[in-house]
Amino acid sequence: MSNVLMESSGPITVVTVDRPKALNALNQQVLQDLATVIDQILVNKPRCVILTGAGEKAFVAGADIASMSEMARPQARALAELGQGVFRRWEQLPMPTIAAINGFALGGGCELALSCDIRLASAKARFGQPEVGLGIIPGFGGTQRLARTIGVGLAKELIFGGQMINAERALAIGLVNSVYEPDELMAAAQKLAGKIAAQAPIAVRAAKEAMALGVQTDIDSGMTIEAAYFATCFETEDQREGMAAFVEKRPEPVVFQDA
Ligand code: CO8
Repeated sequence: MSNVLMESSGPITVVTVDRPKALNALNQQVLQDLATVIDQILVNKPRCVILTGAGEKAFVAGADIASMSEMARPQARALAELGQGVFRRWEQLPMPTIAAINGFALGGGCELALSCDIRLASAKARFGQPEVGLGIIPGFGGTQRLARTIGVGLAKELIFGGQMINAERALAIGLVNSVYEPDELMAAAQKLAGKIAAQAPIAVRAAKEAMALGVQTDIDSGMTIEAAYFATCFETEDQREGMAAFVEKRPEPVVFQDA
């Protein structure tokens, strides 16, 4: 892989989109590299994944405009479906994913961040869906995930206007969870990933799946989904150990075994 780096340390994997000369813009190769990374993550099964962009300036500045500029309708559709497919697989990874947004997250970059479970931003980060200014619309899930994340009204304002917003505004509208000084962002992402990695992994996975299914359905079906996942936790060693440790007032934290 030439455009995406993957580095694992214990239970945490850091994935870096690494094409800084084009502000980490997503061309076909980057998308294919991301697909390869997803395959490897599914084999390695880290407990948490952090996604970031190489360099000081950008998380991902969008889909590669130069390589889209001459496309006709069939190629555009194929590219949209390729990106959507990769982002959907990323979103459906069984472990939590944290986007550490270190700079521009525009167009496909904002859409990639939206495919992560948790978004943390540098104070320098800038967000936007500028596609309508290029004569296109978001094509890697932006028209769908942005509205689901920040609400339809705010998503329409951003997608119809194409304007960039800063990290403070992104925090205010719930596009990101927290904002950090640029040199503190990765440490904050690592700290959160470490906290997640120390929890019972099957339970974390079940919570992610229950939420993913639940947000797409009505509240009563959601409760049924939750009850089913809740019950499956009682077939795990982690549940027995976790609860026994509490009942026995053990002083040391439980080391969960993914069992
Ligand atoms: N694609 C290709 N190259 C890019 C991109 C991009 N999205 N963004 C930046 N670059 C390149 C620049 O061309 C430049 O290259 P070079 O040095 O060779 O001239 C280099 O990165 C540095 O960029 P700038 O000189 O422009 O840096 P500035 O600091 O002046 O500006 C900006 C930074 C504001 C981020 C600016 O680069 C910019 O506006 N970039 C484009 C942002 C954008 O419009 N993104 C949305 C793209 S469309 C999209 O993502 C649609 C997704 C769905 C696709 C569906 C498929 C069909």
